[in-house]
Amino acid sequence: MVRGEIRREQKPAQQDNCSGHRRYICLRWSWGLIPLYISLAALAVGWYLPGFQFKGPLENSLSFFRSVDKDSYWESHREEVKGTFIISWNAYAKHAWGHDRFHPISKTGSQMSPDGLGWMIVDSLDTLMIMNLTTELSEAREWLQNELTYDQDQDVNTFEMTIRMLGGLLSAHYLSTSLPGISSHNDHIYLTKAIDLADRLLGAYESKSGIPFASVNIGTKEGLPSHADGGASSTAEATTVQLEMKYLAHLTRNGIYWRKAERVMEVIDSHRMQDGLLPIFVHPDTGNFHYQEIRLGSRGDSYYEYLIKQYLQTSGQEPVYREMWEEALAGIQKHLLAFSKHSNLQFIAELPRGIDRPRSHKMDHLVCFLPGSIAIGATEGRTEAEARKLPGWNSQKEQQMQLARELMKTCWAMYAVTDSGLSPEIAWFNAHDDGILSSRRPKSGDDKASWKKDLIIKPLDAHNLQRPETVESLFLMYRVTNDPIYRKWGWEIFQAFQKHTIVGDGEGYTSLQDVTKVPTPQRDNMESFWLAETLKYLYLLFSPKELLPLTEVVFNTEAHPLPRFKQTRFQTGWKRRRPS
Ligand code: DMJ
Repeated sequence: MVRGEIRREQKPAQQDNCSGHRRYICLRWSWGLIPLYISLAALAVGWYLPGFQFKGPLENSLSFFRSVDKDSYWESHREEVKGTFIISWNAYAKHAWGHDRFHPISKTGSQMSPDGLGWMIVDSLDTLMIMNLTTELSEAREWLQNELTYDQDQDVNTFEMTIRMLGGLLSAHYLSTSLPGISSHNDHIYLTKAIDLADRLLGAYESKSGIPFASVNIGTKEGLPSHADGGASSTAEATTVQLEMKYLAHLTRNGIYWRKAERVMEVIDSHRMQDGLLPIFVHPDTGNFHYQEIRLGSRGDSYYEYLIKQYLQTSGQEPVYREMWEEALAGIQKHLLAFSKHSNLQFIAELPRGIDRPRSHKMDHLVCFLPGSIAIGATEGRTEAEARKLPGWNSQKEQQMQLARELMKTCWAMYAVTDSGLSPEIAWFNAHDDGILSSRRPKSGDDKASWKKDLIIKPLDAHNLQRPETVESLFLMYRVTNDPIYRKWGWEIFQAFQKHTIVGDGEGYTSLQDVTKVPTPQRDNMESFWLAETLKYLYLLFSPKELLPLTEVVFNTEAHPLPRFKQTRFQTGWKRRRPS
């Protein structure tokens, strides 16, 4: 299916003479340029060798080529990603249209509520827009208008409904009013639905402390404590609703959404936890943390992600979030950063019993959001080269970028070591635990054999749910560093997804049971974030930078792009307590 491009600015037509800003592609033979030709040949060979990495003395001469715009080279790659999205979407549309879950092997759908919540369709709206799939988009919009109602007596997870449904609707509203080819200023359907849903979710915030209950009934608007963990909410869930609620407040000028979201952050920060690291449960009655376990994987992850993203959303006008992010990032490096034994891979360990107690050398794939978040934190969405020229650039930011690169490599290693080329849900590391600071450690190596000695995959952790975190970070790292290695790794991951997650008859893609085996045993489920996040980030990784520039948008944790505010309409409204 060939459809037009969506870009903020159209690329200038390729010039066929050797003048103007594209003269670098018009190299003519000259004996004086022989070293350049050799480098070019090395680049061409290296580009196609699996595992090739630019390094050593060649690095400098090759850096010239890194700056060359290669979007035309990647055009066919992104079309392949789009093709995979279309196959996945068509399979869903044919066998499970309107259902919340899709099982691509049995070709059935199932619901999360009797009337459905729009799980697949709403989560995919903005990907349809970004890929310019206009026919599919009109069908989705029609379903939304005629079939979707949130007036249902149904308990839902507060966080999931916020990041996927509210985030999906708000992003669709934003893109439908700003993307050339898609924009239609009179279409308020997405915003109308978003307001209706948010007003139903508000009941979740009616706890004694202001920390949202884990669930809410969208019919009665009553908040409901979790059935497990003594009624505590997950920390990440309570603190990953802010971008969505604040954008809605900004759009509607209704401060209620802003205040509810900010109150959560105020309660959380009032504890001034040591080095900015939080236990993974918080109670809605008391606002106190439960248990001591600290991790950046499940139940902890997006608290840290939304600190820096809340700062970026208001374009730096709320410095409290920059402060909280820097404090937490320093805490992560002090207490959680660990090194593998054979290859010095840097990874983020867990603290099952809290700070200063033994670490667990386990890292969820979910943690792979971190390198991308560090990169956009250090540069505020600019390229590294641009950011380095600014007065605020310093050695700390330089070191953060180095950390982002190392963690990115570890996430890539989690894919590269398996026979399928896909990451397990959880990896365990053979690791040092001597607390040596990262600055004193040598850089990690690139030898896959040593990686294999360091990475352990347990049978119960070997599944793959088509998760996005690594390709999300690859996209952000590529935008920030311009280093084509991230596109290359992304392409290898995409090919592994294509090969092993496609179902037997070619009609759809599915989750996997065990990435260590080939042929790779499959599960019968396609997650909505395959469409909303994984394929969107891969598509953007191979797209020109002008499509959704990071200086203009911030992605919510479900990959829904929202605008960064040029001027804020509301303020944080609270101040940090002094640490005790
Ligand atoms: C998504 O729903 C979001 O990215 C969330 O933050 C974490 N889990 C899934 C994807 O893995």
